[in-house]
Amino acid sequence: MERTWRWFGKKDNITLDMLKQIGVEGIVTSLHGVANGEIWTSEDINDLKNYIESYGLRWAVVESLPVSEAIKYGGENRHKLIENYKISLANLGKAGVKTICYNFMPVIDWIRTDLNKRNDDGTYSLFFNPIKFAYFDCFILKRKDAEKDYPADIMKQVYDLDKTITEAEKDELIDSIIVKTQGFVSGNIREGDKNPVEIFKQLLALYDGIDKNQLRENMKYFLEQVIPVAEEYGVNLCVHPDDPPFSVLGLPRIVTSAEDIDWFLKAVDNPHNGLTFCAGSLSSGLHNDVIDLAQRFAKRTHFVHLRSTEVSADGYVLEASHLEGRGHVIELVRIFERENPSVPMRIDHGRLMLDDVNKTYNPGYSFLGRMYAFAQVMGVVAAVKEIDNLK
Ligand code: DNO
Repeated sequence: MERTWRWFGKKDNITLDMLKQIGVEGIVTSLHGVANGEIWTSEDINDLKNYIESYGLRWAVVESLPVSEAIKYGGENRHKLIENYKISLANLGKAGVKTICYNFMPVIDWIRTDLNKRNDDGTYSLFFNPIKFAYFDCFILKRKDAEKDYPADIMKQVYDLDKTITEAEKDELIDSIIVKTQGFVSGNIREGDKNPVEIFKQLLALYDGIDKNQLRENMKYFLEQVIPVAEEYGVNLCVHPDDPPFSVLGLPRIVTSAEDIDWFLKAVDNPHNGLTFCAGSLSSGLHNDVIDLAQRFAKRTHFVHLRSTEVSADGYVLEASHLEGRGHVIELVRIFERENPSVPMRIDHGRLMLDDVNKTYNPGYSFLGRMYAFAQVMGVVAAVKEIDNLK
């Protein structure tokens, strides 16, 4: 697998010099300054590409070329937005940037309720607490009939939480779920936006009446338009699974399981239509067996995110050590090294540890925590290649 690293552009306080020192080969990044839905020009693409190459690295993957909400809910301006998407894809292909990650999650990308959950060893992890999430839905968003989506035992704990939660804790919850984790990935809500909850509710309303089948139709329509362009320019598109992999806030989610993956791969059955195999997202659904998924879909995987989770029976999800938990990273390395050895791979998320706590990073994207996991996984890769005689 190609050793890649997610880097947030020239403003990232983790520099390309630092990445070079730790053995990174490929960069995963986006044109973070271009608004969602706008065309990525050849000039901007080549400018960033040349900058990356001046450090002896290559721009391996775009994460993400975002899919605008109107494409997902099938709004009137989707045609224009899809045309723009095609031009961006063609421009990337012409520049030689050939792997493009995106997602098809309505309104909200990955969901975490706690960005700094302290572990016993003093490090911090990202965390999903289903009670806090249901609280956000029922008491902060006040979504109509939201209570009906949760079992009685969860709702009981939600009512209990309502008796003790402080205003500061509510603000922190809002910040974690819809501001800090979203701004840098989709641009839907950004830090500093006034009244993020209102903005969020307006976005949710765009999906009134959109069920799973309709969302699938809209994804198929999108793929039918863009995959021929990807094919023409030799670009591989790879959708990121939904995180967590189930419906939330009354919104459908359609990249959650083997059946879903099978569906979209067949919807437009072309090798340029592929998957980002995110072991963390997929393993956070108890219905998923990541080893089985990797065996089935390794050949249609264009990008790998290595991370692991621990999930309790009642739905709490902790981002685990990269070598433990349901992500089965060691076995995944073995499968991908055998089935798809040149696929770009990045460490997904890292703990906050040591001097990380004194720095400012996007949630999950610390330096020392990720570097630690990167070193662990590189050791696994070397061992697997040696043992399986894959060199
Ligand atoms: C979170 C990320 C996701 C991912 C997008 C891809 O850490 O894995 O936000 O980048 O879903 O479009």
